[in-house]
Amino acid sequence: MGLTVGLTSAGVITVLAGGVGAARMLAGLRLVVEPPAITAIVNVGDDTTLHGLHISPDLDTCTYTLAGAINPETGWGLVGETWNAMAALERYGGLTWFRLGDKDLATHLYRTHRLGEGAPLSQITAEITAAWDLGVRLIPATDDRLSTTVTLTDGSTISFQDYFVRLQHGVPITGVAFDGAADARPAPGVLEALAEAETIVIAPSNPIVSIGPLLAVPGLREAIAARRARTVAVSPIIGGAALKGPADRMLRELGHDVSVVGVAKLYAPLAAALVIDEVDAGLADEVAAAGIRPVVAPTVMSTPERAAALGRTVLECLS
Ligand code: FO1
Repeated sequence: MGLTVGLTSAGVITVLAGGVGAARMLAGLRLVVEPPAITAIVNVGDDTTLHGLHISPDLDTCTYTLAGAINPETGWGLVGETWNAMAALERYGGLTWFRLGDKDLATHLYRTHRLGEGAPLSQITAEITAAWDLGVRLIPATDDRLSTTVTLTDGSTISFQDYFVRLQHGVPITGVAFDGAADARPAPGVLEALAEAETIVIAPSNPIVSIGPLLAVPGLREAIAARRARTVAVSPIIGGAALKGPADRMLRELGHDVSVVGVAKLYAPLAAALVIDEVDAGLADEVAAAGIRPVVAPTVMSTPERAAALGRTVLECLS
């Protein structure tokens, strides 16, 4: 298809990443720069333990997407998956609201076994991504415990996956917290990847629960702010709504503007430029007034070609 023709010689690129939007952004960037130049610092606030297994949804979504093995219908899990283990579990009345496919289970079994052997998550992630031959480096934001929790209007606090999957993010929230964040240390390579990057990209991920946990790790927010002139964010809000997931409702419920202007206010201390979709071109002046330079471009990554074009935009807009 000639998509990789014209790889740019951009320096090191470090991407702050959540799930689906970040995974597509990484796949787009990999089409326009040499894969070893790309490092993603990935959210682990969504991680959960089920059936005794450690599950890292955002790391796995990035891995499977870059491997070309993601389930295109769900945006998570593996393509061509079978569900025999879930069906067998159902017989016992086991927990099945969080669906783990038979092949996907191998990733969680391997990760959990290696954690039990004392290997840090960053080392295990390097092993898993090498096995999938990604080329791109994925680093969990921290090897330490960091769990996103969500507070509901009745005052109860639940885990992120309880909110996101069990309740289908269909209930209003009053707060989000990152348990363990205050004591979490950046995983090996994280601060170096931020310091050395020619460009830092804040992927179009949920600013509250995908990028928020990264910024909550002591030292990360400061490291990014110190590189503000070389940081560009991509708005996950397009035309006042999120393409996928609850980012729009979460922003509203937590008192932020549900628009590219709201995103601009959150990211202005961290990034010099904000890529906003063409449908939001009319808000460019308000974005600029929030203290971040607007860059208007198509941002919907519905095909690899569009993701690659967005990759070029983010790399070129700071040069
Ligand atoms: N999302 C769902 O909506 N339902 C599921 O049953 C589900 C299972 C699942 C299993 C492994 C995995 O890596 C991700 C999974 N997800 C599921 C997605 C995940 O909950 C969210 O996409 C992220 O945590 C948000 O970025």
